[in-house]
Amino acid sequence: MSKRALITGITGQDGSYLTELLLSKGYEVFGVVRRSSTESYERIEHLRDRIQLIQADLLDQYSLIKALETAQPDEVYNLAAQSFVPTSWSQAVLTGEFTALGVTKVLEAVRAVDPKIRFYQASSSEMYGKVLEVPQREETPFYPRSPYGVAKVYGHFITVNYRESYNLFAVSGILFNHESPRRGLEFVTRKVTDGVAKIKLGLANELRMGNLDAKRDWGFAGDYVEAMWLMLQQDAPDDYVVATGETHTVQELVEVAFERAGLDWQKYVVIDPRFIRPAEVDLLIGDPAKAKAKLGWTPKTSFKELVHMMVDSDLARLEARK
Ligand code: NAP
Ligand code: G4F
Repeated sequence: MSKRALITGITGQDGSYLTELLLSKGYEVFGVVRRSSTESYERIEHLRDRIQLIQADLLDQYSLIKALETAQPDEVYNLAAQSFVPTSWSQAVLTGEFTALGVTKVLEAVRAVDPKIRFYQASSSEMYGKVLEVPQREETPFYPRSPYGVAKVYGHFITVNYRESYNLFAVSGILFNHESPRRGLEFVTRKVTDGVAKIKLGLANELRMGNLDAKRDWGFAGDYVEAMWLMLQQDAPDDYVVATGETHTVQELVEVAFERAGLDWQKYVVIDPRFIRPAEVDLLIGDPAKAKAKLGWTPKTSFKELVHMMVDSDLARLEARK
């Protein structure tokens, strides 16, 4: 009999790649979508006839219990969150409700419906914030630098706590930044690759940016969802860092992206103080040794391949629209 999975955040970047992976493995896939006056199912449009969508919201405990009762999943992947760091300052309370307390609501639904369900929590390298160790490992203490990071620390520890308190198969995947052509347009990688494509096609003449010195460990979302799945296939629940082990500055990202389109970045990039954050995470670099050793997981896509893939995709998309 095929396994059943329920994904919260199925309409997001990771939700779409995870759905493709699980369908390829023969899973029956259920997705939680929240009610909106206009549907935003762009990333899963090509999968719509192969999945079942259930309306629920992380803010609404009863709707989550009903969703789990309907789907009767073997595995729950909790990917839903307010995931954009700057918005976590302008909507700090909402971010806490979705990104922190929302995790408890999904865990409570698991307990209520079937404690044998395996649970994955989408934790984040943003929890390391003002980093206390380089590179960051599973044991590195957290020092979050944004309301989003603080909320994710809550989500991580409530997952660990429910595992220890109720013996749930609950895991926390500490994923470093991962990107793709499906990344939201406000995140730095996609903002840059979309901006480059617009400049190349004569649709824009500058790109306004914030801090070019920040360093991130960027990987490909398509590679990272495999690590999520692997975590739920182990004999025992545990927490894992998922990263490439390489770090690059935002400026390097800009250089590689403009170069791919044959443009000189210095002619177009303008520093705009509006994009500087109240508190910055200066350096992220993960140590994926445990994921490699225990899950047999390794990233397949290099930084350059990732940026090229995203520039090429944005050029093709905008050219088609022209
Ligand atoms: P994303 O593209 O922003 O997707 C977020 C998803 O959450 C969307 O499907 C959104 O639905 C849903 N959502 C938000 N609030 C909700 C609510 N109240 N009820 C139900 N659904 C709600 O994020 P992503 O990049 O795929 O990331 C997936 C998860 O991994 C997030 O938890 C994120 O914080 C975490 N994470 C991401 C990264 C990364 O680099 N991408 C790294 C570490 C951790 P709508 O379509 O309705 O808005
Ligand atoms: O792409 P970003 O907005 O991602 P950030 O803040 O690292 O968060 C992402 O990764 C986390 C994992 O560590 C996830 F948990 C989270 O959900 C999200 O997916 O910004 C990356 C860096 C920052 O240092 C920012 O200051 O890029 C810098 N940056 C410089 N100029 C900019 C810009 N970021 C954005 N979004 N826009 C700019 O114009």
